[in-house]
Amino acid sequence: MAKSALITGITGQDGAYLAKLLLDKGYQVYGLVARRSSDTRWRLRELGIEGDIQYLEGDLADGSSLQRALLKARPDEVYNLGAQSFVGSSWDQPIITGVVDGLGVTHLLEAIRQLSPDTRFYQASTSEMFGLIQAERQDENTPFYPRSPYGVAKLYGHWITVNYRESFKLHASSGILFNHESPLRGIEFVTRKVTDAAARIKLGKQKELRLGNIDAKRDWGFAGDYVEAMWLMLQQEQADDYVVATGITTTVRDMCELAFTHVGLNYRDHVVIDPQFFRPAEVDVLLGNPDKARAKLNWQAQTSLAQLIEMMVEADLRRVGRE
Ligand code: NAP
Ligand code: F7E
Repeated sequence: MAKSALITGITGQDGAYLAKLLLDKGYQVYGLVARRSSDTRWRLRELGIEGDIQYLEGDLADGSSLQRALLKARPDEVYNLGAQSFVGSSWDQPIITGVVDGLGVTHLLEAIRQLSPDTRFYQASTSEMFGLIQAERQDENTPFYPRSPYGVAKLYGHWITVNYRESFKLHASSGILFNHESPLRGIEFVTRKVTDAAARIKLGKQKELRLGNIDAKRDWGFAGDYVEAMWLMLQQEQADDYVVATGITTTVRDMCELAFTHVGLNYRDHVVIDPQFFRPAEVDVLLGNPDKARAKLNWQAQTSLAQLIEMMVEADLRRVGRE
């Protein structure tokens, strides 16, 4: 019989790629969708899978809606990707970030524990938990030091996942994923902001690009590669925690150079530093060590940053050209 999966955050970047991966594997895919006043399914449309998903209304802040969704879907696997995921907004909305990204995980784990204890669970944890890094390359044993309300909330979500695994023997895994991007990335995140601007400037629709701390360094990979690691975690006999990263770190500045060079421009002629984009506390550098994922999941990143940025700029050139 076909397996079934429930994805929270199915309308987000990772939710869309994961839904496609699971549909391609023959899963029946259920998506939890929070009530919004306007359409949020553009990513699912871009991947051509909008009509292939069973949608269930629910919100991570409302435990009763999660219970109903679990009872309807009766899933073999739950992927908890729903979150207020933008670090910058977490200082403006710290409470909802905590309710959704932190306590929301407990709502979901409780529903699984009480209604469907054999369901396997994936928690979308993050390299932002390392924050003020305590080791040059961060792995599963590196101590955490989050630097934003987002990182703090996600750390709670991570530990409650570990705790429910240890307390109730749930098959609950936490993927500590480093930044991953794609043409479906939200426009507020720096890679997409840069690739969209490079396309607009090239096509004469924008003149400058205002950025914050371009000396920050990130370990950037391709979202399409990373959702495969999520699935692999839930196929293991034992639940566990894994760092998922490329093992290479690059400055925002060098990432800009890749994007602008691809369209024949010099980023120095267009980037303006704007203090409004600096954060109250910054994560200066992240660099993951994905050795455990390579050894135990046989997973490794397939896409270089240059290939990723090229893919994103090309997609944005097409989009801006159509406008
Ligand atoms: P994203 O594009 O921002 O998507 C977030 C999803 O969460 C959207 O579907 C959103 O729904 C949903 N959501 C927001 N609030 C919700 C609520 N109260 N109840 C239910 N759903 C809610 O994020 P992403 O990049 O795909 O990331 C997926 C997950 O991985 C997130 O948990 C993120 O924190 C985590 N993560 C991401 C990265 C990365 O680099 N991308 C790295 C590590 C961890 P709407 O569309 O309706 O707003
Ligand atoms: O910032 C700097 C900014 O917003 C990256 C989320 O998916 O990955 C993401 O969080 C860096 C930071 O991603 C601008 O200060 C400079 O140092 O693209 P970002 P993030 O904060 O790393 C982690 C792993 C997650 O879990 C999150 O959900 O770029 N930066 N200038 C800027 N950033 C933005 N957004 N905008 C700027 O203008």
